[in-house]
Amino acid sequence: MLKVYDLQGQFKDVVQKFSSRKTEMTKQVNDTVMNMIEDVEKNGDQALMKYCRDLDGFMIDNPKDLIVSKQEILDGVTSVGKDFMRILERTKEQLIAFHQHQVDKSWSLYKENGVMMGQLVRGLEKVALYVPGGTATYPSTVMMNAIPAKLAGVQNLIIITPVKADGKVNPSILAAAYVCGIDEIYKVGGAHGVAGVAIGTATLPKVDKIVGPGNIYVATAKKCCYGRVDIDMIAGPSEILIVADDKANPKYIAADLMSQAEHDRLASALLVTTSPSLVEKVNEELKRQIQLLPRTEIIEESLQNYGGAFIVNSIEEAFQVSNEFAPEHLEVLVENPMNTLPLIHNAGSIFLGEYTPEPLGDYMSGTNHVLPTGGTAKFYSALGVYDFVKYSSYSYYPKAALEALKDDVITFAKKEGLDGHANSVAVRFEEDTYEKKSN
Ligand code: HSO
Ligand code: ZN
Repeated sequence: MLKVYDLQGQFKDVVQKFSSRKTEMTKQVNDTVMNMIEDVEKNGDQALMKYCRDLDGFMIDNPKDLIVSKQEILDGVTSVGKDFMRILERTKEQLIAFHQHQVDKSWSLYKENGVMMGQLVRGLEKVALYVPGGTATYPSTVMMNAIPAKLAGVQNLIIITPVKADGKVNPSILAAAYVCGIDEIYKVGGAHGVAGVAIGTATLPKVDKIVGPGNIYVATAKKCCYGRVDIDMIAGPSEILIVADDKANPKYIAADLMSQAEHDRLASALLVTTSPSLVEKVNEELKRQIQLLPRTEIIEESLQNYGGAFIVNSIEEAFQVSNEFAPEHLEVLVENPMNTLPLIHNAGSIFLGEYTPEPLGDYMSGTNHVLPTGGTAKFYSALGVYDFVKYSSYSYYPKAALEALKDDVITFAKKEGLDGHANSVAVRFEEDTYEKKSN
């Protein structure tokens, strides 16, 4: 089932195909979204409720009903049951254990001449997490976004999520929100929901950043609101690339390839190996295991279009290939996988050895599953605490320290034709006539 590609022309074609697997933002979608944003800007809650009724069938006429009540959240907790709550709590601990190392500290430096400088790190004040409705609603994704935001010190973390006619939010989303300490949940999604929190209405707060996955309307709305608010990257279809040597277990490889292929018809699953016979064995395993999985059609389609295998001459060459793809998830199934880290330059998240399957990272290893896709791991990173903070620099100069730099700053300013800048420094060293005058 995995086609074997050569490393010349075909390799470039596959890399190209791999990085272009996204749904294009069309002009038509863009125009629709821009109109909705304008409407929300003009009509606030009334516009939000109109779109909830027209697009989602949620027949709301009082904006207060956009807010999920504390009782609804508690009902969600009861409904998922104690065992699942325990798993969510454990996931939270795992995520904290990893992400707490990303918490950046403010720092200051002192120079001998009395100068003090430094950098303050502050969490964003308000953040909205978009949670899609429908089947691809993952409580794990709520946690992957919320835990780093909390560790960053975000003071007000809210969820926006669309509901249908019954006005109900998926209980596992409510339970995950409860575990993460989300401050408020609003029953509004789509482009209108995004506009609502980017602009602020009587009911929705205006936030500083919007994160989380969504359909093309949501992604377009986030893009259009970028600048008013910050946004995270636009998530693309999942992908996995496995580097394996001849000793790797084909059963595990097949299972792991399909774990990502099952996400989406556009998902990509690739194998890069030194062993041609391994590819054959993986294909046999794919045939056997696919029969045991329910999402057969999706898996078949994504493997056919975006699956594939590459045979290389060495493990070093395997990582050259992998670095070119810059996959979201990279599994390393070779002897002594730890030793390969220096060879890896582009990958969202790396899974080392046969007992670190990718789905462990989707849920409970502690690493984040919000990752760069489509080759963007060449310049983007996994979601982390650093996505929810901002930095301010500060400086303090005593008189003598300014005096030592005075002439150079004045010359610099004049070079730029900015005499007002030069003057701002110069006046501080003139004889002070101000006090004399006021006497
Ligand atoms: N593998 C997905 C995340 C996910 N998997 C959520 C299961 N639930 C990100 O590429
Ligand atoms: Zn997954």
